Amino acid sequence: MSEINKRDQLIKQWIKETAEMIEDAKEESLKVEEKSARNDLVTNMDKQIEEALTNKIRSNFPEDRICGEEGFGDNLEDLNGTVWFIDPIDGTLNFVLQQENFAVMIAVYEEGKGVQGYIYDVTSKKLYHGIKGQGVFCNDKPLSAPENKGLSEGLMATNSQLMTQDAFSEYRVIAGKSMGVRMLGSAGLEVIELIKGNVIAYVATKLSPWDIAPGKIMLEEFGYKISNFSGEPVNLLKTNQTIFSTARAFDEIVTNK
Ligand code: 2AM
Ligand code: CA
Repeated sequence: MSEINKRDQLIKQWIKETAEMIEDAKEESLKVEEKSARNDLVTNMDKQIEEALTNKIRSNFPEDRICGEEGFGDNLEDLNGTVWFIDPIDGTLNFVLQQENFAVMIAVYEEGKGVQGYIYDVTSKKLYHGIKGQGVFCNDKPLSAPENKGLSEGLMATNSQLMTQDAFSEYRVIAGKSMGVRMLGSAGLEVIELIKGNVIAYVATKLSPWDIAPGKIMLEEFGYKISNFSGEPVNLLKTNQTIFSTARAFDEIVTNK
């Protein structure tokens, strides 16, 4: 079995176990702590899931390194070798306030290049995954790439900061050229909206490597463009102001702003 297939089978098994862990914890009360701000939260579940996933990765792939949100991974200064990106709960604020609209995300990169990405929409029990060169799947069913629509032909997704802070007003003008704005509060779920063709772009003012890594693999497989706000490649060692877009809308967002 190839290394990619071995990882694919294990990741799917681990995501299933993670979903059971979340389900089992529903009856218990969540322990919520603030991180950098009152709206930047972490729960005992974020930590428990990341710890469980990092333990599984380390015991199966001891040579590999891990970039995770909650600190159980390694401190990376480069992307050499095989690197795993983990976001145990993407959309923690939704998880705490809504108990829905959050995702579990895992991606594997080799020498800085995306190999396989996984986004599990916990509420709808749908696992989206993509393997470079093999396509994008929902619960293992192959999907086809959405139409390459321009900005004026579809909806644009954003994050709260972009909508509320004056520093990003130019993007509000761009959003005004689309057919409308949508906002889910989970980078992973926004990527799923792009995969489905429900939105034509997702523009977010601040995303971490684990927010970007799995979606980048799937969306590039479908011909989408991913860059920072200057139109340059994203850097998976730091946070990025990020644009995910159809190829046609990308030129309108990056070039014409
Ligand atoms: P999280 O829930 O894993 O933190 C919400 O707009 C999206 O942005 C979510 O995917 C959220 O991921 C991410 N996010 C929230 N606050 C962030 C921050 N301070 N830096 C980077 N990403 C953030
Ligand atoms: Ca998270």
